[in-house]
Amino acid sequence: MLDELGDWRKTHYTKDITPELVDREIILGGWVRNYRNLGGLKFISLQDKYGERQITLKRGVVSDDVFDNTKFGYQYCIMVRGIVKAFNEAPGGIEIIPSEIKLLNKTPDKLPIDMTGETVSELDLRLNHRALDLRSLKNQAIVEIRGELLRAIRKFLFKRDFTEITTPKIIGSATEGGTELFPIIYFEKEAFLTQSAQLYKEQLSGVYEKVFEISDCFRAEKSRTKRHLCEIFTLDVEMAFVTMKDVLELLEELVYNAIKDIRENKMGALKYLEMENKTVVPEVSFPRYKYEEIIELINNKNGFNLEFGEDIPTEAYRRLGDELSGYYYITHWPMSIKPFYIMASKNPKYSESFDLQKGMLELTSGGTRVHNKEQLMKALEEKGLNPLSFKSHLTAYDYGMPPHAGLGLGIDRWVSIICGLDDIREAVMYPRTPDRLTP
Ligand code: AMO
Repeated sequence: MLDELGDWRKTHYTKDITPELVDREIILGGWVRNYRNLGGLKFISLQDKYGERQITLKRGVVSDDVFDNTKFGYQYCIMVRGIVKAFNEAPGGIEIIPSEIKLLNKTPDKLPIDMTGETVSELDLRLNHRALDLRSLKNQAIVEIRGELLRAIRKFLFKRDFTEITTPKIIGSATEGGTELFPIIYFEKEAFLTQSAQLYKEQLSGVYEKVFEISDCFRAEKSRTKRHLCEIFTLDVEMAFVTMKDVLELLEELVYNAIKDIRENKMGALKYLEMENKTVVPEVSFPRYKYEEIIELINNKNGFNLEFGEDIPTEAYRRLGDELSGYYYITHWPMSIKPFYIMASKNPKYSESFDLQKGMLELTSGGTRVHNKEQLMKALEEKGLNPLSFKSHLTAYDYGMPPHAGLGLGIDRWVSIICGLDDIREAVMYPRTPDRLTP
């Protein structure tokens, strides 16, 4: 028999049950993470969105009714009314002695994944049961850090006069040059899911000067790696009246401040993930290497002979990872492998572009943009794109487009770095990959 919620309301979350509340009556609600029946003694570990507390039932101390009726399975949904007691041997030095317990919902006898924290179920299995899996303490820590990261980014940018923008995710033509687009049916027309806020953020830098967006974009890449998703969450930043140099400075300050905030506000979560000594506030400024210098570093290693104009393969980054394990910039990429909106350097073989790396992982790319319309049309043609398909974007360049520069940062990749996750899918609540569209 299940109980009704009735007029019971939670008075606290587990995190709020502090020693000041000893001898006070409280109501907690959540799920049974662990349940032990030792005969005359029963323990429930009740977890909610913030953590867990021990509920202790001792025959003779709690009513016979409560004692006898408490027969719980893993992840049963319950509410507990009880008195807070100090007890050194309980986790956190506190236990709850219940006067009443409501059983609100049950689970099957055997859960599809381990929820006690004793073993780790395989990731695909966990993802299949994600709503359950997300209740694990590890996932709670990841999601807390992800939330703090987003808060820290916003805090940092708002302090510096940025305007938060929201741009369409359904678009009529490509933003990054035709490839990797998901087509959709938009009434009678074909449309696409956006790959990035690139063109809109550039247009809006001509309005609000300093803009940022944090949102989804979609990449139809059939990359089955631990670093790629088909739906990604990115931070897009664009600034008017600056060049790449200013963006490099802004980004390293952003990284510095975000990690500082995470350490200040989410040390518990970092510790849970055993990252407290690894995710440390980085020194600024970050080392800066030109693309050609990196190529040379790589080619000095056995087995590599990269030529100018080649993208840098993951394996090469992996080898560099031994020397370059922190945050570092790679600037002045060959113009030939950069998108049309990137400004060429004085020597047009190079471009005013950069990547921010963390070890072997590319976290950000960005650069100075072309703001002159004729130059932009020429760049489109040189990349084999038809300026007519970009007609509406190009009109923005008729009305005094300022010089501008910006960046795009992969939030999911950053979360995996900060949390020490081996697979990017762990950084996302409901990941999308070539093989996964549900849940
Ligand atoms: P780019 O395509 O390099 O640049 O994307 C920016 C950042 O987004 C992340 N990222 C991904 N993460 C997971 N899975 C993927 N499939 C994936 N693709 C990209 C990376 C990457 O550095 N418009 C430009 C940015 C700019 O110039 O402002 C752009 O989209 O961390």
